[in-house]
Amino acid sequence: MRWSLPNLASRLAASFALWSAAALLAAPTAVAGAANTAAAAAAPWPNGPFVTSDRWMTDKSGNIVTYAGVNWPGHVDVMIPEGLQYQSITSIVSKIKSLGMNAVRLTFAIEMIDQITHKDIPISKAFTDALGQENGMAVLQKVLKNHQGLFDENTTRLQVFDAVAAECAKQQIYVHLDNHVSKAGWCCNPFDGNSWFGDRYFSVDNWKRGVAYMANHGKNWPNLMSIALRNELRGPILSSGKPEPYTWDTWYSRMREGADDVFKANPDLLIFLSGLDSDTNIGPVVNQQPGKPLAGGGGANFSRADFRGYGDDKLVLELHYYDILHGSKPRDCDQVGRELDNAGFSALGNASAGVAEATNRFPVLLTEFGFPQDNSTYTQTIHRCTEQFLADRQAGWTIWPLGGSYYIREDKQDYDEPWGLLTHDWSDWRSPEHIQNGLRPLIKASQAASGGRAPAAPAKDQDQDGGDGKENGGVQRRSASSMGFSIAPLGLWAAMTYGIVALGL
Ligand SMILES: *[C@@H]1O[C@H](CO)[C@@H](O)[C@H](O)[C@H]1NC(C)=O
Ligand SMILES: *[C@@H]1O[C@H](CO)[C@@H](O)[C@H](O)[C@H]1NC(C)=O
Ligand SMILES: *[C@@H]1O[C@H](CO)[C@@H](O)[C@H](O)[C@H]1NC(C)=O
Ligand SMILES: CC(=O)N[C@H]1CO[C@H](CO)[C@@H](O)[C@@H]1O
Repeated sequence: MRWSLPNLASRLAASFALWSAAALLAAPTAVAGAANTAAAAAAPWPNGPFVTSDRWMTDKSGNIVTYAGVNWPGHVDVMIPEGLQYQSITSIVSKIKSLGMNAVRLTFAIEMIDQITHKDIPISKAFTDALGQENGMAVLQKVLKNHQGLFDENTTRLQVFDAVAAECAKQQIYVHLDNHVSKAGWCCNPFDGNSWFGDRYFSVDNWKRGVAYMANHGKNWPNLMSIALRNELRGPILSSGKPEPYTWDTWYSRMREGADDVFKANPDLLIFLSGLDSDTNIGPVVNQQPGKPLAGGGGANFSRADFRGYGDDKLVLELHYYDILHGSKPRDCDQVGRELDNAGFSALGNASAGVAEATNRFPVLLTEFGFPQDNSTYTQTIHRCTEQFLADRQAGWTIWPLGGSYYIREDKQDYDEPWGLLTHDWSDWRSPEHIQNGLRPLIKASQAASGGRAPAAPAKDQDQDGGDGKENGGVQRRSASSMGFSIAPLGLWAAMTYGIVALGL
């Protein structure tokens, strides 16, 4: 994460006066999942396997499920979910639950599976290998003390992942697995050898084995609903490996292979596809014309039929959005909305003005976004508008990251994480104000969609007034019609205002 040069500025649309007015005035529609809440409550949790229906993820009964959750890294050098020297798994999961979150994006490194397949190691060795004998033993003792009766020195890393998943299940939190890197460590710069298929550490075979292994292993986790094939694919720079061409063609063939292997290993899981440029762009898939090659991509033609047995109802898209290296910060929520829609959120429908209507609809989740958890950064335009966007579109999300520290990151032990929702010792929220004024309202908005009924069939060629969305039940969305009546009386005003601003620039 946090290492891309997305050329977001180039995606700006030229004119958006009417949309500005609409977005200003169309207050987020009150959302209601009332219709099927009772049915959802009665169904056994988690009521999987999950499938997709048009732009929604749904449970087995067709009730919408929107992830509102957080990233819990387990892919950094030690390859053990972070924070356990400070708090028990139970208390960490309780913190997540206390916000009303319903999902954890649990990251892992392929290196862990490589070791399991050759010679697995216990957590005692994992800690001493990464932190040195003395520090490793000290941290291990703290972890064991926090997990008496659960772990001992011979516990394996995967057993720690099992314990995290089990506690999440106990507290009714879904687990979404994410293959974050091949070689364990902080991610993701373009020099790190983890960037792209064939990069120094990114063996395609090991990757496929790794994601399939975790998909299969996750059959033991009743709450594992989904898995992401690979985090933040990016063009490798100065690779000492043999990277394959950095193209959508490579992306398409490799992602299909990975997805096939995951499906074979565990046909229940939703499979998340991430885009290029550090997962800031999956537009070519979203905007692909039937029977035509992926835009900007050579010869591959995206087709659900190529994902045999699961292409119709198991594929989900994910994107990331950060302001680091963003250049000029977005001016307003319209710009944030357009950037996210151009990146691929248009697959949800309801794309911003000036953004092409998607030809392929998918659920799209923002699986990473984040910023320093002080008491003011969350109010900055880009962050406030990102959270508003997720609420308005009822898109799923997992914020980066949960913890306030890492066992080790970039060679520094007990690394402090100012972006962590939790304090350094994982005991409390770093930014009570962001929690209160940003996250809690967002979680509430996301959860309001859950339990509603997803439309039965893909809503292609919707009529202009969006009537379709209202009728098929449960979930009321910010629809064309709610925009429509806002635009009418104020369009002229907005056009004038915008015109004046534009002239002034
Ligand atoms: C861990 O394994 C070693 C070697 O098998 C054994 O001697 C030791 O007693 C085990 N420790 C625990 C706590 O079971
Ligand atoms: C993709 O579609 C085009 C037609 O637009 C066709 O000429 C081409 O052969 C297709 N490519 C593949 C790999 O199927
Ligand atoms: C944020 O404000 C709270 C009080 O509301 C304070 O306790 C906390 O230290 C502040 N956090 C930061 C990072 O400034
Ligand atoms: C403007 C727009 O595309 N509105 C759509 C928003 O989504 C609902 C439900 O998917 C549609 O019915 C609207 O037409």
